[in-house]
Amino acid sequence: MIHLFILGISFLNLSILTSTLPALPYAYDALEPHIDAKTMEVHYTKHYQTYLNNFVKAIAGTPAEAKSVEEIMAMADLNAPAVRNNGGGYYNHNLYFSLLSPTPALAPSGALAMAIDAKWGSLDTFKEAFNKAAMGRFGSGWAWLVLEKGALEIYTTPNQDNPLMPNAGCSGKPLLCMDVWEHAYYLKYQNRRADYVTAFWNVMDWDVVEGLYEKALQ
Ligand code: MN3
Repeated sequence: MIHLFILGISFLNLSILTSTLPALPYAYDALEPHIDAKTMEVHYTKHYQTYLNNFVKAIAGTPAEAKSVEEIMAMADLNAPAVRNNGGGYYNHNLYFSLLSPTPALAPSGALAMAIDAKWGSLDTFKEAFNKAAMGRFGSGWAWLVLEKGALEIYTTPNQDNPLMPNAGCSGKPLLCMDVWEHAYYLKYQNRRADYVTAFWNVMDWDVVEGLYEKALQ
């Protein structure tokens, strides 16, 4: 007990975040041909890493340092652009890379499958609606599936905003996200966002989404 207590105290003085990214549980080329190795490498080692580095810098010495990433996203005064953009960049890419898999479950099962069927009629109709939203996001941003007040909803956000943030134009607990910044697809698909949006579903693991859905329902 005393040992845990001392550990707890010492952690209070440390930032929760370090500049070490969560390890990617697959190789950069593991998602070929749907997402190419060079895109994965640059996306993970440059974009994602830079968001994390700048996020750690932006919250250093502020009360946010002692909060979880989710808590920081929900801070009512999340107005400092460095925190909002880099914190969002870190949170959003955490989810994005955790959803991708070379051996994905290609359809949801259980309660999530039933909820999607109840709302959209079928998984294919859901994907059509999600893809339409992703295609409709002008410029850089994200498409989301969230659980909002018990209901599944599709939203999009600009820049690195996400539904946890105040003034994001939407709300809810994120279950699934699609990065539609050009850096997520340009090397392979150039301007053809539609081809990337279609290919994404071949490497998106519904088991991860299902897990987040079950957690969000609790
Ligand atoms: Mn990105």
